[in-house]
Amino acid sequence: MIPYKNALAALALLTGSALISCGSSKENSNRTEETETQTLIQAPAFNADSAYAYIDAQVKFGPRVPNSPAHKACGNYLASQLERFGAKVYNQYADLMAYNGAILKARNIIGAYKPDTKKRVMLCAHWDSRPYADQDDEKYHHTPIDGANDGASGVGVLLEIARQIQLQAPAVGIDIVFFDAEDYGIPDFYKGPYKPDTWCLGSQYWGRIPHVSDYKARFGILLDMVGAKGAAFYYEGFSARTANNVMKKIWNTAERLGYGQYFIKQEGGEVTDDHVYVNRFRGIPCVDIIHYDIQGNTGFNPTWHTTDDTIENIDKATLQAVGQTVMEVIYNEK
Ligand code: AHN
Ligand code: ZN
Repeated sequence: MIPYKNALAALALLTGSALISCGSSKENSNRTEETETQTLIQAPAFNADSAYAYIDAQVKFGPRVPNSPAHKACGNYLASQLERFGAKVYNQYADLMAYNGAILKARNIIGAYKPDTKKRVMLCAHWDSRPYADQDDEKYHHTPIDGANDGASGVGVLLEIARQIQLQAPAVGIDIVFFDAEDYGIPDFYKGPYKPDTWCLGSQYWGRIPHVSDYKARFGILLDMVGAKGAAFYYEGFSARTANNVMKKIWNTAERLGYGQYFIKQEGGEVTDDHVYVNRFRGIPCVDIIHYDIQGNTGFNPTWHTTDDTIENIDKATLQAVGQTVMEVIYNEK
């Protein structure tokens, strides 16, 4: 059975790509293109083995479901890794209410590089994992997922970028933000009343109360499900509307690096993800690099919110494509 909202998402994906094939885009400014081709800085080499090891380490704690011992232990691990890589670390603890009234002991973890620099870019991912495999067989609906791709992959890529920043800093300040409680959104099996904004609780909190008052950044990049073999990253709808220049810059950079098969220059559907709240509450344009599957019936990759979202399905080539692209973008900011 295809849940209604997922069917909608799939439809949006299909119509989105159909629209783009007959449309024309003249929004990309020549200036951005010229800047990119004239004074290119080559970023340090992203190490996908290292990113993979950070994903493996997270998964080995067990599902990082808020209020669980695994969640607590992994939070400590992530903060200590950022510390080890030379970032100034902020911990935001908050009690956040889930769709079902449960109080989630949440922790957003932020690692800041060059904290006093005004020119900043934020890189983010969610670090919690979903308490429900609600896209799996019914008997697994209440089984928490490993979230190797959905959660750990984005965090693993960002930890490797943190390690690289310590070795060689880009010109701008970077904030690496690990949002909590993204994936506790209302499940399809829930019989209670509909509630809005049940996903992305950690980023909603951070958006209202950032780790430093009046926090600003030029732009943000959100990584979500960036580790599957043969991943496809389309232009996500909300990013296309609110962060078009940055989005094009990322996809052009990927193409230049030879990762055009991952970063596909076609519209995908719109996803409610952490970038929406980064933009809504802080006015920071933020691009979601998220894996869509146009063939699949959920709109996302086949392991999404299933018990198959495991380390076996993480592919280093995808991590390399995403990590190197993001680094190339941030090392070219002046
Ligand atoms: C919704 O399903 C509404 N948003 C997807 C955001 C998400 C969940 N990303 C990873 N897991
Ligand atoms: Zn999820």
